[in-house]
Amino acid sequence: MAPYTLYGMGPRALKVQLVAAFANVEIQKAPFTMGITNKTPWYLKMNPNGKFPLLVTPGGPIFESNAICRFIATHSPQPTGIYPEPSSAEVREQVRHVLKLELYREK
Ligand SMILES: N[C@@H](CCC(=O)N[C@@H](CS)C(=O)NCC(=O)O)C(=O)O
Repeated sequence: MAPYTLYGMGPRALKVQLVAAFANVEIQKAPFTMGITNKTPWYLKMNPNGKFPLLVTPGGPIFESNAICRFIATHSPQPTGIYPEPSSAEVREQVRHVLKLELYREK
């Protein structure tokens, strides 16, 4: 059984699934009903803003899709190239910019 469980649907959850597939990290997709699952007390304990996606890991829950993607990429069994290394301050700024403005845009 995969150690990571993903809650959510839509473009941000899809982005997480794409990164996981690319990074060869197995994630399990949990049953999810928008507006119901993400408003249960159990879910709100893990993500108080009630938004999705949410990744549950053995170390605890992670929310914010870009943070989840970074977590998955850094837990890949092989280098993915998704995030450059070694990481200088300039490269980190570049990655932040791409994540914020290019990888996913609010329409
Ligand atoms: N910055 C967050 C945004 C999360 C977000 O707004 N998710 C939407 C779905 S894509 C959501 O949870 N909507 C339901 C709600 O606000 O109750 C992320 O990237 O994960």
